[in-house]
Amino acid sequence: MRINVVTIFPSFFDVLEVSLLGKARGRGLLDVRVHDLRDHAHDRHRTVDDTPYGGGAGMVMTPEPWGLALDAIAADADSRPVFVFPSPAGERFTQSTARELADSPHLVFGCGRYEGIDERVFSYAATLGEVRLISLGDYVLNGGEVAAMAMIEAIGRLVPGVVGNPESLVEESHEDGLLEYPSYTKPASWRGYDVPDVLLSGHHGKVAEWRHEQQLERTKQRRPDLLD
Ligand code: 6GU
Repeated sequence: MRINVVTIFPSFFDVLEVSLLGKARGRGLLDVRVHDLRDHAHDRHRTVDDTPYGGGAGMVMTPEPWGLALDAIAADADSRPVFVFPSPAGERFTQSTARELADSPHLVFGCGRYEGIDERVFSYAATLGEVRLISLGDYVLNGGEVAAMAMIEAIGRLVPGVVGNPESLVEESHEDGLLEYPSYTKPASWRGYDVPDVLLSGHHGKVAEWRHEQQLERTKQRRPDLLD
């Protein structure tokens, strides 16, 4: 899978070199390329923002550098990419969004800062590929970078081969619409806290039943919205 990122803070994405995703890049499973939007701003100050038409607080990212950045990426692509613009005004990102996006061979993350990106950029991007505005949740970050990173991690780990044991992808929170059951390892007793007896019983049927009950109970307590 190819992932292009356009940002005015390329160094935010340095952490993609470590951990599981870093290894996946080294093994050629993920081809992540980070581009500095300012390389496409051609005035002396490499300006990427301006005041909003109609007035209001803050600055808006201008369309010209975005157009050039997206053109350069599209010209270098062998299929129509999916453009993801992280935005608190977007559709909600979920595990099923991650699964959908993991099926695409080419994603482009456009990270906005300030009060947002000139709306015409989204219309133009739609001529080059599919466009999705996606939000992590109902709170506001300063820009799309941290949100893009979270999405890249959620999507990247679903790409075949990135996670060594594919079974560990199945029994996770959200994969079956419920929260994950609690996990324990050795020692069986620690500082007066004991591992539930059923997990030491060796009875697979009872373990599975107990885990499912735990999933339902936790989901009811912590995320009742998921049970609706
Ligand atoms: Cl995707 N972007 C920004 N700027 N803030 C957010 C978000 C995204 N998701 C939640 N808050």
